[in-house]
Amino acid sequence: MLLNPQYIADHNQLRSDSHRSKLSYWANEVEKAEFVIQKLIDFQIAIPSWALGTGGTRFGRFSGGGEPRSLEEKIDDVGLLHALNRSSGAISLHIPWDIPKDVAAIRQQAGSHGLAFDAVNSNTFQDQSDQPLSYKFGSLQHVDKAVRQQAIDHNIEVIRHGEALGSQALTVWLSDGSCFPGQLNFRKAFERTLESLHEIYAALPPDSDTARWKMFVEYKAFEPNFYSMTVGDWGSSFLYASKLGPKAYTLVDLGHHLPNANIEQIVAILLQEGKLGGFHFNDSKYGDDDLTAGSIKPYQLFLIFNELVDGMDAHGMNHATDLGWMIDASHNVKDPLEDLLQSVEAIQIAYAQALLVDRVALEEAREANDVVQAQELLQDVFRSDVRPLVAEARRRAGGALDPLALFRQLNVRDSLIRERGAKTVATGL
Ligand code: RM4
Ligand code: MN
Ligand code: MN
Repeated sequence: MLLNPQYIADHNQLRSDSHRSKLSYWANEVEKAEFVIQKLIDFQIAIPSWALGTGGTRFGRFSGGGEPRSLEEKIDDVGLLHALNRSSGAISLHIPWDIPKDVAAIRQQAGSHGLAFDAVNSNTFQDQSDQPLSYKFGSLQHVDKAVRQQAIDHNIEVIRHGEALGSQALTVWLSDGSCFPGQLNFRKAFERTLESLHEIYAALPPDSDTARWKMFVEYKAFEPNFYSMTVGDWGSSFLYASKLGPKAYTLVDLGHHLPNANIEQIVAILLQEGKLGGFHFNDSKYGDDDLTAGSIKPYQLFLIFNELVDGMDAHGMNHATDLGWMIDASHNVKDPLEDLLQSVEAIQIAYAQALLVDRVALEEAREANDVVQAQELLQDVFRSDVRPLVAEARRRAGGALDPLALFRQLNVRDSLIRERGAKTVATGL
């Protein structure tokens, strides 16, 4: 479904006065506001191809209707999000859920929506029907070399799909591990995994004028293996990435930590070591809940962005391009597109707030051990309403002042159901 730009223009026109009055709060700080707006315009967050349908749990899946039936329809959905918010300018594909049949046509279609292809993701956590060997006992860690080879070959195939699409990163998330004490020789599992990752790393395309490929090693503390995960924490991921070489980085998925882990500190250290590669944004109350970013712990999201901005600036990094910004979510009860709009907005809010932190004053407070002042500086920004800045960035980039409201007003989901049917099921989570 293509969005008629006139709808956006009308929507913005109608809201213009109320938007201007909210924005006027920032009139005394025009310089800061302009800086933030520009940064927001440049900042794009990739949408995962596997989160465009209604997710489920192992108990059930309740389809919301109008789910994309093909990669083409998934790209259309992300195109729609991007048309509304001008901040979802990329899609991250999961192979084999989303193998392009006609690469040129897919690239052309994505390009027509202004979409790029972010990291491609391999899948060795499920068995495919045409796959000779099973991953029941792991993939890259497997005791049998033939299984490892099958998983290595799959990852290399994913890189090749990514190359064809113009992607520049491979994300490897392994469900490998063990469910019971004694099941796995931890040392050997680590070594086998490292050896397998080396083979995949060696298949990364060489740097060129247009591409500098990276490999992201994603970690997760638990699930589906409940006793040990072979890439279970940022320490193991960092170790793999360090041993692999300069193109390998750690990917932080917010939901993959043990409860109360200090993610902002993890991020700070990884950035300092030049080994933070990318993000999977989501939120959680209990585990890998894959809820809307910022829906449970918005302060944590802000604190993470505070470290990101601080660390990236310290290293002269480009906020928009030097890390992979991706959402990884699953929607059990919401309209996935509405949820993704909410996630993008929450990420933008946290980013905008982090940009507003007075870093000079914060450092002074720290040097003076003025704990109260340091906390005040952060909380003051966190409690300020930057939503008008986010809306203004969207407006200037050609998006809607209130994407969610417009999505609802246009009855987008109803149109999708009419177009695709009420009982469609997207591949993915
Ligand atoms: C995992 C992990 C990966 C994603 C899969 C679908 O929990 O977060 O990033 O590839 O889900
Ligand atoms: Mn993830
Ligand atoms: Mn996950």
